[in-house]
Amino acid sequence: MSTLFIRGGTVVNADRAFKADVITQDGKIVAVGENLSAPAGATVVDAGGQYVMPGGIDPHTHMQLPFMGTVTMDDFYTGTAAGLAGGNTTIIDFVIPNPQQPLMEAYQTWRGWAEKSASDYTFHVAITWWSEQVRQDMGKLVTEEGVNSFKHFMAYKNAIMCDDETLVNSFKRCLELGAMPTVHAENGELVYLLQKQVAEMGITGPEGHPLSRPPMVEGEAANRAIAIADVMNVPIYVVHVSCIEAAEAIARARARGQRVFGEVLAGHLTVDDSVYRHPDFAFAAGHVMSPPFRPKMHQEFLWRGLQSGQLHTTATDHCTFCAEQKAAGKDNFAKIPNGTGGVEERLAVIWDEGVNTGRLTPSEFVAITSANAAKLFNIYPQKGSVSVGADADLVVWDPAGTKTLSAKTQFSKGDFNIFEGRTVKGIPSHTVSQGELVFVQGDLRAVKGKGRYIKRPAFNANFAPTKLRAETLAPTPVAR
Ligand code: URQ
Ligand code: ZN
Ligand code: ZN
Repeated sequence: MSTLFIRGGTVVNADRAFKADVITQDGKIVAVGENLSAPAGATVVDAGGQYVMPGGIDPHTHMQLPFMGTVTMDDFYTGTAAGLAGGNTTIIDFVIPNPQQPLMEAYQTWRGWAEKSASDYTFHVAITWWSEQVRQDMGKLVTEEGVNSFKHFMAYKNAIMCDDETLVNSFKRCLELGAMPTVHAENGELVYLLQKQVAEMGITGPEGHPLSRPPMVEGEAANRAIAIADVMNVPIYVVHVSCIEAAEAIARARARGQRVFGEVLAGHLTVDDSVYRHPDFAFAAGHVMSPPFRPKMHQEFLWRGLQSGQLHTTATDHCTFCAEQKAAGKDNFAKIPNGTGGVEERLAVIWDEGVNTGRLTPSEFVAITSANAAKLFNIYPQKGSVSVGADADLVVWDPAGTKTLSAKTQFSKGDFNIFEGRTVKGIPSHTVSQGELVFVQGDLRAVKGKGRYIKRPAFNANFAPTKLRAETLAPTPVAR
């Protein structure tokens, strides 16, 4: 294992930024301080004029996902390698059982797929159906496999959609286990109806996609999931918050003291819904993902949610389909596989749009691209911090470096880039994963299979209340 001496940079953690050298050894950070001496045999990285930050944690990716009749272009190797090229050193992906499929069977399948990962990875497990066996398997996943978060798709009717009964049962189980429930908050019944109505209007192109998923479809589901979590007295994490309606639902609940957390995609912060009206089908379809990209006014609200601490993490929902796959929906937008990429571009896009514009400080950038996800999914400070004892997952960030993002130069296997043509200022010069230099000035040195599965302990010790709300509000029966 290597020894690295990262000299002369400014270390940026979520709490502060300070001048310091960093020494890593055998995959761990062993020293952080000023004027350190280079250990014998160390590889020296000159970080002068650059930032040394915790490697990005993308809490929402779908590598190698079988979805809508096809499989995403990036597998766990190409997707994590692309992430490393962008300074991302950990992904939280998803095990998504088919309805009626045993959770443990799906979990083992995804574990097998992920063996080829180039960076560390872990999984949220989706609850797509309910039974006593599902309930038991959730317990096994938490106590034996280090899963501490369970996903619920409130959209995708007749596929992986959860009804309220499943939500309630699963949220209750999450509380018992000290696990975080997360939701894809769109009302799948409304989407199903609106897709039919839009088609009946004769709209078959990608412009129909946002028409079938207006912001209130997301706002309703976010409100409903948050309300169920409130009654069940369990925290909740809302993925890919894309609009004011959902962000306000979160802010209202937080103002009432409820533990609600929100995730925002780099795409929803920077891409607007005009893309769906582009005359080129492949261009418009390439942007079909759910929730859809929104009118510009939603983006500023999302930025302010991140600035104010009402929204907490950024992600990509990296789920890449090529033009040929997207063409499945040539005559019916509802058949266009939903998903876009971004695992490679997230940090640079958020730095450029967030830090360079003054919306975020470098420390706030670290919070929303790494530290907050580590805290919310209970792997902090192993991940998300440049501190002694933490994993040596780092990105050396060149604030003066520029790059024009394009599908032509991306490492992702997708053939489309929602940030196509965007020139960003602020890019990774080096990425360190498990103490190894895996990306150096454009040279990607990702190693297939080097990534590790990261276990995440349950929260109940210090996060989720273990009493049901009824027990809290009315401790004893009334004697009559
Ligand atoms: O809904 C998700 O998060 C998955 C299926 C990726 N696709 C998407 O459109 N967001
Ligand atoms: Zn989703
Ligand atoms: Zn997703």
